[in-house]
Amino acid sequence: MQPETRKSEMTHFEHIKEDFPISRRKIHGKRLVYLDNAATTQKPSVVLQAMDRFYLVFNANVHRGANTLAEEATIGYEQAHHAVAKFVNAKSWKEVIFTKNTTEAMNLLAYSWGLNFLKQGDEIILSQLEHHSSLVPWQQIAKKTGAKILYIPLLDDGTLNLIAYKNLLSKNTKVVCVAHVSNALGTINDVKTIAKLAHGKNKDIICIVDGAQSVPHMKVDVQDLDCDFLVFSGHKMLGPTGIGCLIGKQHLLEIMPPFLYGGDMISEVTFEETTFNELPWKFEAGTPPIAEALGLKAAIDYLTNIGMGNIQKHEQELTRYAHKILSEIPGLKIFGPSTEKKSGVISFTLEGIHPHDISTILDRHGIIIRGGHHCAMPLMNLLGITGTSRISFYIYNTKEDIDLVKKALLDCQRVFK
Ligand code: C6P
Repeated sequence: MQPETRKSEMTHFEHIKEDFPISRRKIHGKRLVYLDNAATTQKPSVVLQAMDRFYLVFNANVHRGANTLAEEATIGYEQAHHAVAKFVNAKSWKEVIFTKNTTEAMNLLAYSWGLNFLKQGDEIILSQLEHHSSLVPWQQIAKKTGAKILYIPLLDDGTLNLIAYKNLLSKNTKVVCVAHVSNALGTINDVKTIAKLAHGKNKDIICIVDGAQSVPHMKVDVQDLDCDFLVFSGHKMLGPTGIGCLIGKQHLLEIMPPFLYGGDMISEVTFEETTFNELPWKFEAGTPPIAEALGLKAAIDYLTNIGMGNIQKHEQELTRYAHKILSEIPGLKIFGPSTEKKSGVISFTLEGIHPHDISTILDRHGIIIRGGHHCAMPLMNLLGITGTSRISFYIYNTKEDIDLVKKALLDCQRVFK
C-alpha cells in the first residue's frame, strides 16, 4: 500500500504491516510479532526503495565533484537535512547534524561542548532514568574536567521528582540532560518544564533532550521545548541503521569546536593551519551516510503522512490495552508509571522466571521482545532488580499482538511451573 493512500484512512493501522516486507517472515513456523521497537524498528518498502534507488541510479560522493551523479547525491543528502529540520521544527537546516546514532550525537556534545566549556566545580544534572549513552559520556567528561554529576531522583510512580530537580539547579549548573522518554520504563518526562526551569535559573544552562524514544513516537518540536540540543537515531523511526541526528541551536553549534577532523569539514587547509567549514558540515567529517540519509528522509515522509498525532494515539491505545490484559496474569508486575504518563514501552517481571528465559520462550511463539537491563543498569539497581522483560510498540502493532503475548506468557508459566 502506498503512503499516499493512507491519509484518508489515517487511523486504520491494521493494514500498515503490509508496507513492511519483513512482516511476511515466519519465526519457528509462526507469524512474526515484532515487539522490540525501542531497540530498533522494522523498515517499510519505501525506505528500502529510497536506499536502493541511490545505489542503482545516482551513487556518488557528496560535495565532491561537478558531475551529474555527485550533484544529485548532494541535493538528496541536503534535502534529508531539510526534512529532519522540518520534522522537529528546527529553525534552520544548518542546525541538523548527521551522526551515526544517538550515542555518537551525545558523545559529540560531551566532547565538543563538555570538554571545552566545563571546569572544576561545574555541575551536570542527569536523571536516574538515563540510558548509558548519556550516563557514560558525561561521567567521562566529568572526570576529565572536574565537573560533578547530580541526578534527578525517581519517584515511586516511575516519574521524575521535579521538586527535587528544582532544588538541584544552582549557580554551578552548566548542563541538564534528560531522556524525553525512558527506554526502560516508558516514562514521558516533562522536558519542556525541565528546560524552562533550567533557563529560568540561568539562560546559559545547556539543556539536552535525548529524543531516542520520543522523536519516533510523538510530535517533537525543538522550538516549543526550547531545548538547546536534541539527539535521536534514524533506526528507531523506520530509517536505516548508521544515521542519527544532533539538532542544536545555531549560536551554540557555531562556538563549539569540531568533534571529528578530516575531509569535508574544512574550509581551507595549509601545512600549518585549518579553518573549518560552515554548519552543518563542520561536524560531518569524511564521507557521510548518504544512502542512510535518503532512507531517513523516506522514513520521515512516511511517518509524516500517517501523522505523529495518530501514531501517538495508536500506541496509547495499545499501551492501555496491554496494561489491562497483562495485569490479568498472576505474578506479573509492570514497572513504570500509569498509562497516561507513559509511551508504548511496557517493562515487566514474571515471578520466578528470568527475563532471558521469557525472551526465549516467546521467540518460540514468533514473538520478539527484549529482556535485560536495557542499558540502564543504575536504574535497575535502584529498582532492586537485574532486569525486566520489555515489549515496545510501533505503528504496525495490533491488539492481537498483545493477545498473543499474553498467551505466550501463560505458556512460559506452564513451562517453568
Ligand atoms: N536504546 C533499547 O532500549 P543508539 O544505540 O545510539 O541508537 O541509541 C542509544 C539510546 C539512547 N537513548 C535512549 C533513551 C535509548 O533508548 C537508546 C537505545 C536501545 O533497546 C538499546 S539499549
